[in-house]
Amino acid sequence: MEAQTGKVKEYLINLITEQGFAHLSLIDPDPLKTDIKTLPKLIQALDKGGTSGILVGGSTAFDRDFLDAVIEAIKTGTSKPVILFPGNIAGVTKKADALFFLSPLNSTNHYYIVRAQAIAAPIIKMWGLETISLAYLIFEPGGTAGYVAEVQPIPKKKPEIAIAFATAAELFGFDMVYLEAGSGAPEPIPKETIYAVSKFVDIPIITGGGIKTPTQAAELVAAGADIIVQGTKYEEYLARGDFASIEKIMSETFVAMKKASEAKKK
Ligand code: 1GP
Repeated sequence: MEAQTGKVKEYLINLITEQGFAHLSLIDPDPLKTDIKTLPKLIQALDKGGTSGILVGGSTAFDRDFLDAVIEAIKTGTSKPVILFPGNIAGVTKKADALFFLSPLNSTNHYYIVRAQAIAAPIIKMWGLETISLAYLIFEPGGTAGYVAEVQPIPKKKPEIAIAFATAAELFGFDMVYLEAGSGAPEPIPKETIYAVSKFVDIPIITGGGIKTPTQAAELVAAGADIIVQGTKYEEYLARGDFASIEKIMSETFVAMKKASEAKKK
């Protein structure tokens, strides 16, 4: 069978190597909360502000037609990659550029760890959709993702547990590891925990959940995060149709992350 080209993975790795970090903006394709009409402008603002690509995924409501329409709307606002970040089988479509083929390793339910993926895998391979394997580690309080995937959340201030799971991910051969605080979490995962994991683990580290300010994003990059994910931050501005502020904040976040990564090289 034809080999996957891995263009999106290569794009992200190049950004991490050359720019020092990447940033992904998360869109929840939930028809109950996402307005498709405002998406192109939101995406344009994030693109101009410097985000590296768009993640599309959520843990709750799914409508495949709506998911496809969300991806089409995103693609009118950016030429950067659109990567699926599915919470279940219904979050998979061939319209995206790549798929985080993820497993929440600290789930207590093997349906979420491997069975859902097994059901989807043959069709994903037949489509030729690029996959980036991702160990998805959900920290306390866990949020909706943690509840739905039935995880035993990793304590935020127990770096040794985070290191153990992230190292297991690396030894299993996952492309990347995602340290997730949960969408809308009051605080991101502590930078000390990110630092401890990054010192031990060699695969790229993604982190997200509760990252609200440019300073928080920069501190996580300084601590060793390779990819920063933000979603909730822009919702209040989106509700007001304030796309100028979205671009401004994204751009400030980009500049802060860039400075942090440059300071790290010295
Ligand atoms: C959720 O980590 C992401 O998977 C984004 O979290 O919505 O809190 O930015 P926020």
